[in-house]
Amino acid sequence: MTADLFESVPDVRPSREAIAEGAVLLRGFAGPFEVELIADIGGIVEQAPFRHMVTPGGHQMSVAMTNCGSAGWVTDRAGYRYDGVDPESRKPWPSMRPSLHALAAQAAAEAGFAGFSPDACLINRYQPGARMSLHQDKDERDFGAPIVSVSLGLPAIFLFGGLQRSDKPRRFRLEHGDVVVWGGPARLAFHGVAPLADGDHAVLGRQRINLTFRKAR
Ligand code: MD3
Ligand code: FE
Repeated sequence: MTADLFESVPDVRPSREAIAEGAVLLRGFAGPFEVELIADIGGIVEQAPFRHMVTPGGHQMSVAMTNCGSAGWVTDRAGYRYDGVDPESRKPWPSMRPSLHALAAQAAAEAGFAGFSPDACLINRYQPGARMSLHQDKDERDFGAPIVSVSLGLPAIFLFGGLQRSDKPRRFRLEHGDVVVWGGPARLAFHGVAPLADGDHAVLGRQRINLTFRKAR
């Protein structure tokens, strides 16, 4: 009965696509979590506002960031690292909401990584023009755990390269509700985000929010 109701509405069921060994794209997977997710992000941002951090090289990032969970990713002139405390408020980061943890764990399980229990959730805000240059995520202790990313708001062109910076990246358009699980051989792939095109998203307006769930410690 439920299946029939879904089938009468095109394109609303999550799909599952292997985009590389260890990388699984779950289009629309965050759909059922949308309302709670956006409310949770609002509460986190009240306690720990978005801010533009500075790289060790002294460049201010175009992406604004905040965190929730027991470990938050930070960067400043001293380097990239995880810290339990928000350097702006000197208070612990807001806790990881159960609905956020559940979304990440369920997506990981769907991609073959049962038992994923993230302690860090980095929340990235892209306004038009913001971008993230090619990099690897290697500030975490255990590369055996996957990373789960959730895209909300305006669509972005995601660049997915290989294990060498010089490998030509493939491009994927990530839209509101899409979830990607990056594990196994994809865990250390170079990746980035092309400059965000302007637009007006029905729910989030002129921005893209990306959540990345990680096991940092
Ligand atoms: C592929 N964020 O915060 S999420 C980051 O859309 C970051 O905000 C991007 O890269 C964003 O570090 C991309 C997708 C992602 C995250 C981690 C990965 C892709 C990945 C790790 C390995 C390979
Ligand atoms: Fe990254």
